[in-house]
Amino acid sequence: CTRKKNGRLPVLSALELGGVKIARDDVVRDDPTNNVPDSIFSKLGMQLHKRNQHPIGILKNAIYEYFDANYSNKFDKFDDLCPLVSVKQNFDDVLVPADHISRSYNDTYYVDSQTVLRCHTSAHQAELLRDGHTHFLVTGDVYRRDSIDSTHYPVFHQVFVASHYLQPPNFFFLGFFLRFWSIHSYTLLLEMQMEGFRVFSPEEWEASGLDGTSYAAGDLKKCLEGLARHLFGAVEMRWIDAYFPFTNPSFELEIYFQEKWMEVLGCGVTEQEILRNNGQLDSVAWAFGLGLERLAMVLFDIPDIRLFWSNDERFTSQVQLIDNFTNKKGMTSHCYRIAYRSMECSLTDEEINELQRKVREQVETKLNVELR
Ligand code: FA5
Ligand code: MG
Repeated sequence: CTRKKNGRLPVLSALELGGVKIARDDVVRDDPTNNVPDSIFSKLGMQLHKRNQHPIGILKNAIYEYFDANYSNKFDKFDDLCPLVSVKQNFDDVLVPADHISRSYNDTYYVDSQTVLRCHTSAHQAELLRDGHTHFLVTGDVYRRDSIDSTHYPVFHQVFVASHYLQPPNFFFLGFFLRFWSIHSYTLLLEMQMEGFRVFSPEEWEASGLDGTSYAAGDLKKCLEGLARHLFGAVEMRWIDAYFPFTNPSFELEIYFQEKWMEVLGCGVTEQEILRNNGQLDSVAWAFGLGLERLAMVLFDIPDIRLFWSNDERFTSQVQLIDNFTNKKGMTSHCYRIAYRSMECSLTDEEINELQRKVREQVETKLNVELR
């Protein structure tokens, strides 16, 4: 895997990207600063997030759907940026202090003294900003030297989302005068929001009467609460104040799962210094970084994070479309094969019948189809 100047991977097959193995034998293993074990190398290029049948891929697609539907396809999507990044991209560009613990060999996988396996997808924020992107989603595998338990794994997947918008000129001074005649555009915006479209504009912001930071923080929470509703319907969640070097204020979102609160994402209002350093003057931005495994565990009731790496097809593709037929009247019929499996015990016929009954019931009511 040769990192290109813009950080984008050349189009490679998984095998070739796993071709980092080449480095493992000759280049990398001669470098005393390398601390990447073979077990981690072997995960490079697996790209679970690009497998549409895998729980990680299914969830990624559901998140993309939410952004496409609510923001009229405004967000650019990146899901094949190379996981090998420079120390500068991973840490300096997002203002992680020089002595921060996360930079240590104990916490991060170094390929050499200047190159790491990214520990978050935020590592791409600065370069994408410099390329002129203002709304984007970055999905990818990330790596941390964390010890393994049911909710931690040294390789996992993150979706990083950032939304930047221009400050209205002379916001504070003009605000007072503009408020009066922006009422009309505000009404228009409310109407558009009711139709499910979310539009950012200086007018909307102006009409809110808020300063940039508060406006962005409110908009961020609205976006994430909407995403949670899109994915879960109802779910118990709470906001926790947090600290990240790259956002202020910062928050974490926790979801109640298996009788505990589980942290699923970090977010906040982007530090102005990052925006200024990357050519975004006079703008305000929010960003979040979401752990796909943790959310997928809640969504699909997966009890242990290690299961995502299972090769068992009953896990990696639980639902398969095996027949697709359209009759003369134009009615399309689909036949699916579903693998039912419990992590704890062998299922009995009665248990499977009950599950099947529930699936049929949900499919009929939610998808508005006729069952055969
Ligand atoms: C970050 O990685 C920040 N870059 C997120 C962010 C982006 C904040 C933009 C503000 C603005 P954190 O280290 O908390 O934050 O990780 C984010 C999420 O990744 C966690 O909430 C969790 O869902 C997931 N995560 C972290 N470590 C692991 C792990 N070892 N295994 C599985 N998931 C993990
Ligand atoms: Mg965290």
